[in-house]
Amino acid sequence: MILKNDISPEYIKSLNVEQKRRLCYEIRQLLVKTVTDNGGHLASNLGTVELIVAMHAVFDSPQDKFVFDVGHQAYTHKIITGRAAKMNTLRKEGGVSGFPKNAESEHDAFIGGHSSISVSAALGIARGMKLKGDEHSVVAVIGDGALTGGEAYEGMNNAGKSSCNLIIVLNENEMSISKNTGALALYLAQIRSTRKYYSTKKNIEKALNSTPVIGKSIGNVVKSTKSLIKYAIYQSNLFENFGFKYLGPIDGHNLEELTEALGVAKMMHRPCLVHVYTKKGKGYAPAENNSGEYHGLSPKSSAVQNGVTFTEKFGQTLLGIGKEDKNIFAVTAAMKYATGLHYFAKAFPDRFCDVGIAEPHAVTFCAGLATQGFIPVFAVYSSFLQRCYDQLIHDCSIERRHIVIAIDRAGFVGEDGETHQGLFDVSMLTAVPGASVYSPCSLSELSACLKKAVYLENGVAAVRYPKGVELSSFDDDYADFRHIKNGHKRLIFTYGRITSHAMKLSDRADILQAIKIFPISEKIVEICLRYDEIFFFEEGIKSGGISEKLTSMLITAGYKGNVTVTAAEKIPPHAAVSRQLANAGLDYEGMKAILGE
Ligand SMILES: Cc1ncc(C[n+]2csc(CCOP(=O)(O)OP(=O)(O)O)c2C)c(N)n1
Repeated sequence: MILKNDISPEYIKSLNVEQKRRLCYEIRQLLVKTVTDNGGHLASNLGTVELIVAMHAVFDSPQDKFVFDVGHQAYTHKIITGRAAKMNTLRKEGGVSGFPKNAESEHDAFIGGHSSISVSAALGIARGMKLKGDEHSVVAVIGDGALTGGEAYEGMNNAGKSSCNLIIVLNENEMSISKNTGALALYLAQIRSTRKYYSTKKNIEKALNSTPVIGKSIGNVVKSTKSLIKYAIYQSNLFENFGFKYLGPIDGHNLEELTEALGVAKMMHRPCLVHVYTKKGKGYAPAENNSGEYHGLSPKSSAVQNGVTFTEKFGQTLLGIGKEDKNIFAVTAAMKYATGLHYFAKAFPDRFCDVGIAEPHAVTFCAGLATQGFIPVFAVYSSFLQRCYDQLIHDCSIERRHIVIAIDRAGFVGEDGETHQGLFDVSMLTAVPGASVYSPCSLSELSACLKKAVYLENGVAAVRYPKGVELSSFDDDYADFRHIKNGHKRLIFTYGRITSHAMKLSDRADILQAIKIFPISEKIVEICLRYDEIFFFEEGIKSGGISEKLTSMLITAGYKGNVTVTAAEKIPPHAAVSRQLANAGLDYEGMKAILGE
């Protein structure tokens, strides 16, 4: 075995090419085993094994800094930087995180989780290092999917003209989670199809000699290398125009070519873009053949979660609404399957758009559609909606555009950890003038809420629902709240998924479940005023949440009783959802303990 538990960047540097190839094979085996058992991102990690091995062969982490965009492809980096023995704890409570995390390792130069931030982060790091006289390199690895996000261009616009030791590795595999869409995908394909390999020394020398300071001496180094890397250096390509030296396209599974190209980029001491071409899922046939399905896997242990998911129910309900109403337009930001919009997309391709990983654009695009009498429905994970705050306020709220936001993964999300927690949507949206928010607990409530958001609201209307399946369902006429009265003097107020836990405590307290959670209705305030003591349970961040808002309304109305608020007060790391709920006091046992006898 070349792969050892104490594998390190120094060890990588000691290996010859054959040994490195063998190492890549062994790393792939570890990746398949780990992700099959623990869940996580498989196809993206299988695609970047050689790239990351080559990066560690050429650069010296942690002095040289690696920033992984999204960070879902960095498992090999974790294996090489002291975490090989702990990979069996990946994504488990207390174990290795599925994303780069500076608190976990000094080799994780910057947090990962959300897309398209790597160029900006890497530029900031590089500028800072330069000011301090640190000559090390900063390498950002960004996929062609993440490159559909606008912030990547904001970063490049500023990076190209800087004279920092900044290398962007563009990992092109033609895929986001599903097939990449839009003009950029076509553009990258065009670069590849028209590529000319300039394998002569002359071209490399020409490129290197044009770099300042040490260009000529590097030319000599490269001249002496046996296999000259094949560079196509296009003076007119987009990246050159942004001010980067462009190297590529390079076979991202060829260790020698990768090592050489990265070595050249390192020596250039200026912003460079190394364009590598990889196969998502490489080396594991099921993932190669269906990289979409193998993008993210659930842990083995969660296979017992049978039943229809909220995502599925949303997708089917919207399909039904779309059949009846030609004004419905569905939008996703590169998450067609993950949000359940594939049904709608297939049935009504003209009224569907995948905008790429571009959530802020999606919201403004929806606002534009709304001006034309359409009812846009943007399906998005709660944590990714965070980057759309200005669009919600400026583009939607001020002129009261009616757009519906289907917020999936609201609440605790489990193994993806901090970066993906859906804890802020309620605090965010309830500060947006004119917004309304629904938070169903069951699948049937979800359908009812979606229809209300589409047809009864005007302005930003959100329906938020959790990951996974419903815990319980209730028969109802789908009012905006449900009040379980057993004559207690104390009341539990809650909403969303955790209502299922609260309902089991109806022998200890009356229960008030809000379904339309915002604006908070006067009826809800009136009911609360009748109780001596109110226990709020909220699966969302405490600050600015419904509990705080309702408490403030109660105080204004003269409430003199006791109030106890239990909600998320920090962003919890990776663990099972059940553990995250328990740790926050939001599962049955936790609620029972807080209520006391
Ligand atoms: C802001 C944001 N939106 C959506 C996602 C969900 N997501 C995770 S990976 C991914 C696709 C990334 O594609 P690419 O950068 O090409 O990497 P690949 O998986 O192909 O290696 C998406 C959409 C995210 N992480 N961040």
